[in-house]
Amino acid sequence: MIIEDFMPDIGESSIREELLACLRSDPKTLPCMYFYDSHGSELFEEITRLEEYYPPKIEIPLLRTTALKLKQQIEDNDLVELGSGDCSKISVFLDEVPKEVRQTIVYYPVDVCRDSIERSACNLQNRYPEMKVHGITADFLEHIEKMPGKRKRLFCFFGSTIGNLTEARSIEFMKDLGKVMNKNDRLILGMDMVKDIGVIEKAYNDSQGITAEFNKNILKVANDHLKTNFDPEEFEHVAFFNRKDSRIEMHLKAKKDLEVTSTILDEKIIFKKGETIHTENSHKYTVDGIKKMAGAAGLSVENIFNDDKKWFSLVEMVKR
Ligand code: AVJ
Repeated sequence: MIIEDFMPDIGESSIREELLACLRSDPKTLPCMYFYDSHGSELFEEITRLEEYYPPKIEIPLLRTTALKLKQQIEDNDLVELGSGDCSKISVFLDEVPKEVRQTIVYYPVDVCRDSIERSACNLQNRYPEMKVHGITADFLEHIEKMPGKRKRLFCFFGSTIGNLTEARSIEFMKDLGKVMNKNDRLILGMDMVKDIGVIEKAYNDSQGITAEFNKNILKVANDHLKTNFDPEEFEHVAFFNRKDSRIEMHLKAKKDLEVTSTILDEKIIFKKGETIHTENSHKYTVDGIKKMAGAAGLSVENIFNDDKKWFSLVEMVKR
């Protein structure tokens, strides 16, 4: 097993700059990647186990049935998983692939998080000793040219993580990936589909309030970096479906006029009662919309693998 590190050490000062710029902007925002400190990652795990949070409940069986359809095609492939996290999704997929095929695969998990690459690459190697594993730490959104693999490649980006990107940004990402893809390479994107809006909104407003806690946790992460005194209890979790942009938006809404101060900053962060911080977008897609995005990025949709209800899609794309 090999691990390669392409992550530059981003200093604490540039993190502060980024967070502060987001909190100075109008409307205020915070980047959703900052949800995932260790407590935030635990809360997200908890979300995935909630009854109301449907995406993993559909994507995981779909990964299984799709693997059964693709298992012969992935012989001698380099399997590159973007945002591999704990590698649990690819394990579901690989379990359905015959050992003789796995023997011919090189699996490249790519993630920004060093710890998760080290831990999960190791686990995966133990689970599939016959398969070569080559972990990469890289920010694939910024450095797509770092993508590994020399043979026929299958790029995977599961979990509807692409849903966090605006449409323009996701087309840009697909374009960049298209530039490094060869004629025989394929991309499989996990995408959450538009469905009954009540169902979508419940998934982000669960009855146990775990999603609310997850949303508010970003304020603690901001406190850690900026030495601010955000009190998460002074904010309300708000999540709704924005039809125009076809996305769930999560916000944190100030319950009263607030002044947030920091022990290391000269300025205060001022909130009027009802003012919000926009913390996340989670786009939901239509087949038409997906085809348009692919087209705009120079890719074409080869296959869409669905569950019965068409709530979630694994979309296979090639270079046009
Ligand atoms: C990890 C980005 C797919 O958008 O559904 C879950 C994150 N936010 N509940 C999503 C999330 C609130 C999740 N993704």
